[in-house]
Amino acid sequence: SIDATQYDWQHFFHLKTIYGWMDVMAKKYPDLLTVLDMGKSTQGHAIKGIKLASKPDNKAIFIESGIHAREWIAPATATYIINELLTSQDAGVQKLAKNFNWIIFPCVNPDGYKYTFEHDRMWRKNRQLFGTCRGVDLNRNYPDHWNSTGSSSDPTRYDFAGPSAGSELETQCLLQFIRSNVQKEQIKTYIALHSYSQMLMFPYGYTKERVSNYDDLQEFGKKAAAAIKAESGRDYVSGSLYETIYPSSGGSMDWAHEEAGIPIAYTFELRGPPDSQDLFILPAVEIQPTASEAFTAIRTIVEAADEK
Ligand code: ING
Ligand code: ZN
Repeated sequence: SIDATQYDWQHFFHLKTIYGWMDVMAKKYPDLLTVLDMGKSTQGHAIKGIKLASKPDNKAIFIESGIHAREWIAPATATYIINELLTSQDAGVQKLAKNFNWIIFPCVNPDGYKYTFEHDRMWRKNRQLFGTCRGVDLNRNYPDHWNSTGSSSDPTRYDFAGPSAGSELETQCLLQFIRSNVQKEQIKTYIALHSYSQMLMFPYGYTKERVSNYDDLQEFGKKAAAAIKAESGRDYVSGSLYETIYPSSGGSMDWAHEEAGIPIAYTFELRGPPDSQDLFILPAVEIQPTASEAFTAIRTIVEAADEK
C-alpha cells in the first residue's frame, strides 16, 4: 500500500489510496476542490467524489467511473482528468477548468473494486448477496426500460439486472445525487467510463430508435474520435450504444439522458490490452496514453457542444 501523496498514473491503486489522494488534492486546492460523498455501498463503503468549481454559476460536467469493478483503467482515467484540470499548463485545459464545473466520482462500485484487488481480478458486479451467489450488474440496474434487453434475471450471470429497477444502494446513491443536483449544478454533460473496446457511445442502449439530439451527439462523437486519432493514432468508433456495442437496457447513461434530462450523455469504452488474453487487464504503462486520449475526447465534446 502506498502513501496518497505518491499517487501517479504508472500504477493502479486501491480504493483507499484513490480516496486518500482526493483528500490530499482537496487540501492542496481548498478554493477549487471539494470532496463529495453520495452515500454508502452495500458493504458500507462511502462513494466519494470531487467537485471542482471555479465559479458557482458555471455549467457542470458529471463523470462516473468504476461502475464495473474490473475495468481499472476507468477510475485511473477519472483521477487523471481531475489532476489535469488542476495542474495543466495548457491554456485550453485551464479554460475548461475555469469555465465549467466538474463533478467526478471515480469509483461508483467501491465494494466490487475492492474485491478485484483482494479476491478476484475479473469481478464486474457489486457484492450484494443472493442466496449462494453475489452481485448485481449496476449498469443494468437503472430505472429506464429496466431489464428489457441485454440483461439477465439470473443472479449467477455477469449481467444480472437486480431484483427490481434501482434495487441497489449504489444505484440509489447516484440517482439521488443526480436528481438533487442536476438543476442546482446545471449538469449538462454526463460521461460514464468503461473498458474495453475503444468506443464513444451515446443513447440509447435499450432501443435502436434515435435520441432527439442524435445528430449533435454523433457529430461531437465523430469530432472526439478524430481528435484521439490525431493524438495517439488509435481508432475509436462513435455511435449510439445500441448500434455500436450491443443492445442493453438499465444503463446509467440512458437514465441520465431520459429521466434526468442531461442532453449530452456518453459512455466511453477505453483501451484494452494490445494482446488479447484478459481484455480487462490493461498494462499500467497504458494508463497515461489511455487517460490522455479520453480527456482529449471529453474536451472535444464539451467544446463542440459549447460552440453550438
Ligand atoms: N460495456 C458496457 C456494459 O455495461 C454498456 C456497455 C454501457 C451497456 C452502457 C449498457 C449501457 O456492458 C462494458 N464493457 O462494461
Ligand atoms: Zn463496463
